[in-house]
Amino acid sequence: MMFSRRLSSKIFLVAVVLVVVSALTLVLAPKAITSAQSGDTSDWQTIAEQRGLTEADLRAAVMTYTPSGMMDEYVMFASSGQAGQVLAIGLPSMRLLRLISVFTPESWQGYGYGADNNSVLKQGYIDGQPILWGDTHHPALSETAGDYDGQWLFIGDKSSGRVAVIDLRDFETKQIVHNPAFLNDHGGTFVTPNTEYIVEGGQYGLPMGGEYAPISDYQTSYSGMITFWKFNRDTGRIDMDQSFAMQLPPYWQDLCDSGKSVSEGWIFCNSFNAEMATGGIEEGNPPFEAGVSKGAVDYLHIINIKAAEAVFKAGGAVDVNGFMVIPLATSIQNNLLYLAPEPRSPHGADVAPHGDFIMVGGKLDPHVSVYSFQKIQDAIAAGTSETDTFGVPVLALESVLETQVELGLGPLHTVFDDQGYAYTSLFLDSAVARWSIGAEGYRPQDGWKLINKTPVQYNVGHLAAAEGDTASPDGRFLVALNKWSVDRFLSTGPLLPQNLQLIDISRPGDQTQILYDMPITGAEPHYAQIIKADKLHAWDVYPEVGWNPTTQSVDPNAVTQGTEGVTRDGNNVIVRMTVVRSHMTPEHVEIQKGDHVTWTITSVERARDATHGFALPFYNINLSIEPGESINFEFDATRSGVFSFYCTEFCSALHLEMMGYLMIKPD
Ligand code: RUQ
Ligand code: CUA
Repeated sequence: MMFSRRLSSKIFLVAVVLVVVSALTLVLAPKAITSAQSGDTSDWQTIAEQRGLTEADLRAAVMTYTPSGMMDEYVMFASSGQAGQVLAIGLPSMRLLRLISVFTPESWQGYGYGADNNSVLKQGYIDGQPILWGDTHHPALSETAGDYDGQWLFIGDKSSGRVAVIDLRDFETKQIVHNPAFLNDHGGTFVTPNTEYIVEGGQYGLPMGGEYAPISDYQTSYSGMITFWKFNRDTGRIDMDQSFAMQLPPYWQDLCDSGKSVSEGWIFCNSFNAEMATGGIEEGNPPFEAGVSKGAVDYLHIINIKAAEAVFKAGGAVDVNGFMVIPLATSIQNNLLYLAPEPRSPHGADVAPHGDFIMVGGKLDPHVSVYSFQKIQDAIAAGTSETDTFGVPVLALESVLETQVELGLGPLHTVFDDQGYAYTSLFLDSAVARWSIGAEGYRPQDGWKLINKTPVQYNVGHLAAAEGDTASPDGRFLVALNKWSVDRFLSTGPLLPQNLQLIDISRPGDQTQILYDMPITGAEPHYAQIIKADKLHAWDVYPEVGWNPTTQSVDPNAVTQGTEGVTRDGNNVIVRMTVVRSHMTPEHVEIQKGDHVTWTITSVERARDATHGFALPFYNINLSIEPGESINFEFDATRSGVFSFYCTEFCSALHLEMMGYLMIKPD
């Protein structure tokens, strides 16, 4: 806080100076023009003038320019869509800091190219089927008391319904889990306020357990699903045995959020396709996009997770493919699930910072609908006789709705700041709506109303605000994650990057300003969370020499200097190697075709950033060995020949000499 306040006052000072100087520039315009004409590019006014920069541009520059060596104040963790990764981006500079491989092999980090981390990718295989990519959507930072704690990051794979755990001490993926009862997700990941559970909502209705059922039996044989993954902070892993799921009606559950403060213990998911349309345009049925939006309402799902946990612990779940699932009928009997009508084609369900309101957008409705948690509780207590087709109680809309605010076309997702404003992305308008939350604790003085719209380029999906999903958002910065960039950047052919736009939301009223456009290549970041940088405590180097990042402990196999070498037991060859600038020991590895090779490499480096690589041609092995790290890999020597292995990181003046020969004799 101190740091940020100091920095913002600095920024303010510089901004004041800039404004004064620019005013002077206007007064002394002839002089400035003269210097521009004389081509004097030594002063910044001339440069600004020559580049056609406005005063607002200069303000944006001052707010984002980060000279070499100055650190960013925030880190944004953004999904990378169908690239199956996570991006770490510094704010306000919008500099890309790190790519974290999650579901997709990535050679720079040696992820999936031979090292122990192959075993993490393998956890994500389904029934032995290798799945070597993912469609990452919604990253979630771990929370303590509703505030990001900077320890863990979770992210879901929409395509195959998997969830990954990333350790923020080394920014690496440690675990991938899959609920064998279901095969896709979307409404997740997000965490309960103390990260007891990582919640993964499903998306498209499916027969449970990956079974076959004809689509004509959709209403009887297909389900929705939400999975509650129990997280164990001590082990840093999801505990499969303590995790469970709930069967839901076969509506398409969409985006979910966790209750906090007053609503802690509850989960809210919007859904669409209450029509239970099954498509089949080729058979003369309405196409999905029409069938799914035919009805006037969809359903907000209101789930009592505390009660669901009690039912699971009391044995109320059934085994589906080895995973415990609470059947829909059990949920109804035990009052675990309620529905409330939503305007047509809703999208997003975002809980306000105090946990008292749930904001739901509507792709085809210009309003955001605000549900009151208190009213939901009152309506549940009062009871309802209305149910959906499956017998799930439906609360009357007027009994739970606080208000609806008209924002514009295509409202999707809502995030929050520290001034009592909410921000909703308007997909069709290509704008961000700032609106006031007209309730106690927010901006009662302004009422519920639209304040302004900031045009964005173009077709915004999610928004991310600084500490925006916590119980106490920071405000200041908002990022619009735009799906299209069209004309914002130089052309790269028909495939264009997405555009992340940084927006200044520090000033009240209609003073919002786009500060920076960041092209993102490598697939579409769907969602992001932004954490104060000083909450992250990443390691500079691995804590001890011989560290295995997969187990986060010293590897008993780690090699110490002086014990390197090649040993043989029948056809099994063991290679024990150390690396340190600027050599690999041993440099000669001589084996026989047909050998099975188990190779351990330990970096004995302790200097920060002294990373070595290990590339072994033909055998598809590439490793990144960070200071202190120890890596094991295995392969069968199926081809004889001489293979020059070498370090892939330019680590020292004698980096090119950091190599050796693997000599495989023919049999
Ligand atoms: S959803 S653009 Cu995959 Cu997060 Cu709304
Ligand atoms: Cu080690 Cu290059």
